[in-house]
Amino acid sequence: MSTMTGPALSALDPAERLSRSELEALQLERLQWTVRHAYRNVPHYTRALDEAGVSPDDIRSLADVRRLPFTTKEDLRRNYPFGMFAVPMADVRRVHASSGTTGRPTVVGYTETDLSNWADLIARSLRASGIRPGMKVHNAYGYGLFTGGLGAHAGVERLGATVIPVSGGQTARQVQLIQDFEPDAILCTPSYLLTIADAMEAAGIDPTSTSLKVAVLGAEPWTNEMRTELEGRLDIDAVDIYGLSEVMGPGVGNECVETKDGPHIWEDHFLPEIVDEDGRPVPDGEMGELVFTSLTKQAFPVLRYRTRDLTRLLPGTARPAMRRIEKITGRNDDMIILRGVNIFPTQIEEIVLGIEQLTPHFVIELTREGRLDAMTVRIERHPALERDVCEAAAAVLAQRIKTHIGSSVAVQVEEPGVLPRSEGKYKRVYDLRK
Ligand code: DLL
Repeated sequence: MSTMTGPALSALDPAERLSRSELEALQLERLQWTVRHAYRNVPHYTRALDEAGVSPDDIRSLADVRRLPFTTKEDLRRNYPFGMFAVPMADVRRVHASSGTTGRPTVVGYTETDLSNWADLIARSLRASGIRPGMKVHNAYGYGLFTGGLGAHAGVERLGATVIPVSGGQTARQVQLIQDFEPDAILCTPSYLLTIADAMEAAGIDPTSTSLKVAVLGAEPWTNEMRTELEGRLDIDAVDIYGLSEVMGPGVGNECVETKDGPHIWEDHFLPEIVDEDGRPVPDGEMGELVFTSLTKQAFPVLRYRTRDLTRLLPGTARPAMRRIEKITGRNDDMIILRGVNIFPTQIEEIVLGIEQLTPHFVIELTREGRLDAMTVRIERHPALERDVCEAAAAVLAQRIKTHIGSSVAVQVEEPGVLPRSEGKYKRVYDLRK
């Protein structure tokens, strides 16, 4: 692993150096502006606040955010495509959309100022990751309606680094470009970096020998065990970037390379809360669903948007005034309920990566046997190991899942290369019950 350190204090944005009380004063001013702006300009928010009996003037402290109604993905869908925009269409410079698993996509919009703030926050995120002006950055997040590619792109330029806009897919070409252009950093999903590392090995290239020093990975849940795997295989620092289209895109928060202890939320632009299943706020440190209120967004303000991402809020470390989130365990809609036991794919990932004879290539299949649901973990055999060694490791996996999670699952060993490889967000779970 390389030894990147954080930037000198003087290189940070002024907002990163505020005290907690200065930050909270800024947040309150921006929250009051946001609520007024959304109430005045978005019919959905006018109605929702009126129904809740709250007026923008009622927001006198940060805690008053709890008086506001939640916004859900359903609310956004109902206003498809542009009904949640708070500025005239002529002031919208760009739209993005998130596909989602079902139904209509969610369309989000940005003014020129929104795009500029976004670029600043990506630049801040990349700097926190250890990337510096003058470095070369290979961007393998998908370009297009997805916020990953173009969002990250503008931030690399804003930082003063060189962006190599590769987009996702065509893995052999990614490997070639990494060899030829010698980038210092790569931006992609963690599962795609695994695909790229495999492709390097298949091409006879030692993944530790490339120019890459840092990877900024996000857009899907991944574990600290996966971090260790990727850092070891590629001899890099692997840093977590978090975000979602509805709140902005990538760069809502980012880990600092010197601590790697969960993304710091850029709280000068986003106010986070954690709530329980019934929407009741829980104190910092407790697990629940992450909820965001945007503080500066013009085109697409969101009030208490329910992300469905599960985590907890922790005190700041490398940026003392800005709180962190714990690495995301999963989304409440990714949770598998198997005969009454809740399971997240990340829990399986954690256990798989703890068994040396297993590869990180696995998928989860859900089936119905009679009236009971069943789960099978299909995992690829390590090419260098005999099948019976892998079968024994598979039995250990089933045993550990039983002990740590409490479910009996089947584990099926597959030949190398049979499972689909990631080209972006990886589809880990196949529900064959319907
Ligand atoms: O995935 C934005 C993004 C692009 C983030 C590139 C980071 C890097 P959406 O497609 O709207 O936006 O999906 C957002 O992805 O609610 C989480 O469930 C998941 N997600 C994003 N980043 C992380 C992360 C982009 N670092 C949804 N860890 C979010 C875990 C993540 N899950």
